[in-house]
Amino acid sequence: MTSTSIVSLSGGVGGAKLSLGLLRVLPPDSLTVIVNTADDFTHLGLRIAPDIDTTVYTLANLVNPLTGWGRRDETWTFMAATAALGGETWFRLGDGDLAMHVERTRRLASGEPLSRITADIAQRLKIPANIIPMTDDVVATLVGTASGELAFQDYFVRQQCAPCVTALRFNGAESARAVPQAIAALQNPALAAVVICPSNPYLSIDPILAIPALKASLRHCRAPVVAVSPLIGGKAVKGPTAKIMAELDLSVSALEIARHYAGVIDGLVVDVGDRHLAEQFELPVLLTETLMTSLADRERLALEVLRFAGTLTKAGQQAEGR
Ligand code: FO1
Repeated sequence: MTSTSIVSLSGGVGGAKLSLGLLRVLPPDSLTVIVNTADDFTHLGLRIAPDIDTTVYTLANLVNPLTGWGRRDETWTFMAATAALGGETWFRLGDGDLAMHVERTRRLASGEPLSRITADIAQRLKIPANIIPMTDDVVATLVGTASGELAFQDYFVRQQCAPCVTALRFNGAESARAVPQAIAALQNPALAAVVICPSNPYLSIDPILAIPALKASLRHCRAPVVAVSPLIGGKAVKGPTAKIMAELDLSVSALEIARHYAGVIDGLVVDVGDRHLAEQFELPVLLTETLMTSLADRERLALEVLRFAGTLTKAGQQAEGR
């Protein structure tokens, strides 16, 4: 165990950006990223774990900077050949990326858990952080719409988040076991902060919180838990966060993000674009620029989040004498 340990909870693109910032400002091997796996699915016979791969590629500096997912300098021969045969091309798998899915599928079929495969791949790609799937069990996000439930990637990629969301459900989460290393990271006496990345709270962070053992460990961990609001000026930077909030009849506001995470977080990082709300929060708030365009932005935000966490008292800590 290192002297200071930080845990981040993350979905895909936005979360991986802040995790990279944290990785770069922390000593090696002090960051543990617990990643959503409820977006995972089986496609063309391959087991795809998009948020794990986005995290791995981002932290290994291999990610495609234009999309935020997949590999940089990718080639698309497999997709072109699949199209020519009349196969499915709505979910784009690049040639280099394909190796990840083939290798993961092979190892899963031989009985290895996703967590061990992910840890091994991270080590081979020389990532000085622990990347841990939220569970080795199968959990799947189902998106409720007026015309029935959709599988997550059908909603997100094939239909480009166009259907109106009426409900979200994380099939299998109730009985899913957390990966023991994730629980150990949250119980580590050297844990200094837990950072909930600015991933979509409803699609990417809620599946993690839906795993009973993870939610309980988060509630009881000795370190402050800080979330970064994914909204800037009441709008989502990328992706359907604001659209989903509106569809679920929630106010599209950082105040709603604070309400959503109530009971889990001890502080919230809010963009300066939402400073007019500052007086209304009922928990400590750090106002800063949260847009992460450059690497320098990610590092600065990571440092500010860690400093902010250092100023927070864990709710109930004094009363319980911890
Ligand atoms: N997102 C897309 O919008 N279109 C794609 O074709 C696509 C392919 C893809 C392949 C591998 C992978 O790891 C991720 C991929 N993503 C794609 C991203 C991904 O499915 C979503 O961003 C996440 O599930 C949401 O976090």
